[in-house]
Amino acid sequence: MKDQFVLKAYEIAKERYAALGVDTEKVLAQLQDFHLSLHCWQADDVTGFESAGDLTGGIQATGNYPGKARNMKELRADILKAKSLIPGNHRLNLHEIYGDFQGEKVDRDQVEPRHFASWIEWGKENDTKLDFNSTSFSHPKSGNLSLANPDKGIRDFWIEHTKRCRAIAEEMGKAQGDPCIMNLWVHDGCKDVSVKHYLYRSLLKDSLDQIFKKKYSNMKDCIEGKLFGIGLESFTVGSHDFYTAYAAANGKIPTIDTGHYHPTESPADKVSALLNFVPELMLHVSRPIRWDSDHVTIMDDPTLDLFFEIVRADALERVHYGLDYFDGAINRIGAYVIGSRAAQKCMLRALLEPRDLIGKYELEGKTFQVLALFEEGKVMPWNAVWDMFCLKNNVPVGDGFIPEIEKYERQVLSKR
Ligand code: RNT
Ligand code: ZN
Repeated sequence: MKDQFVLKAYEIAKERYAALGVDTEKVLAQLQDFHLSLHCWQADDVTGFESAGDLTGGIQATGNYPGKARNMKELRADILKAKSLIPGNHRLNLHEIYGDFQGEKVDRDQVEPRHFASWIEWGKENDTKLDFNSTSFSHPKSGNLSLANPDKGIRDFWIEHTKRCRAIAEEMGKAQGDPCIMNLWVHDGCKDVSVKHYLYRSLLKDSLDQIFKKKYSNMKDCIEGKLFGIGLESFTVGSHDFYTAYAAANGKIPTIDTGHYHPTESPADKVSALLNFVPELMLHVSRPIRWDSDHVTIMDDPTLDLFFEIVRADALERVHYGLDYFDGAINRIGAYVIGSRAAQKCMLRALLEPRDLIGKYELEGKTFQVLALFEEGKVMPWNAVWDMFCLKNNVPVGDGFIPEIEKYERQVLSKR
């Protein structure tokens, strides 16, 4: 699209929003300061560099689209390609299985900061801050229970792993001068009828207490619950309630993965509830279709609702914005770009809501006016502000990223 069209449309949009009390220049600055944490695992369907074994732990990547990253070099190149097509600057979220093990067999209870030294270097070189995740899945000791396992040997193994991951996150945070956000998700659960639920939950609680004993200042702990896993359908030890209570009691950060709730439950509605009790939130923005399917994020109603609720709660700075989907059925760079741009569009639309005016009407009891503005907000020219943001950031406006990704597929991905 011609630059002058983008500029013209933006000028008109700016006036329209100003009439509702919204300053688009301020919004553009806020969007510039909005950083997603790109999940490294979309690049290779959650395979990692430790072994090429099966993906276990109740999660599954479906699809077999050619060109997935097979090693660290390819993964890094793909991430940088994706980043070049996403406006703004964004973080990278690594799982422990993406360490730079250099051919060495490093078991999970042996991992050290040195295995992430080259990532830290890469982050610096590419102006990309890192976040981190312990990895309890895809390992011979994963089974159905890890941190909640009554077998002391297995539980201790995973406690040691998670402690070491925190030490790695601390190193990352220190090196980048900004806290590394570490997420802890374990798949622990039961496939079928089971009765020892209190035991499993008390074991998980005890494991977390041991893991979090050491205090760090350059990393932050997040804990992610869920509803069920594949093959673990009947019971999940780390449920939403379990982690909510744990986070509130211990000042930890709950992770809201948008695919981890009952299909009619609203993740957005959790924002204002949780933020009254916990310091911050971590998001795993995903798109569940009928189940926790991890389809690529799009600008759909649940995602819009989530970002609107964050902005309305004035909680922009209290939320960490991770993505978490893994679709192996489409071009994986395209998946990053579509999902990231969609999350940004949701945030932009939320920032553009005339919330001062709507809020004023609401407190005055003017319910018709609230509903009317809410509806009119939907047809305001937010897309002109979005195009302006892309133009300013020197990334393709509109669908201009499609040919770029096609070219990368022709020149790079198809040769793999
Ligand atoms: C699984 C959780 C978890 C994983 C990643 C790979 O249901 O959402 O966050 O997707 O750790
Ligand atoms: Zn998740």
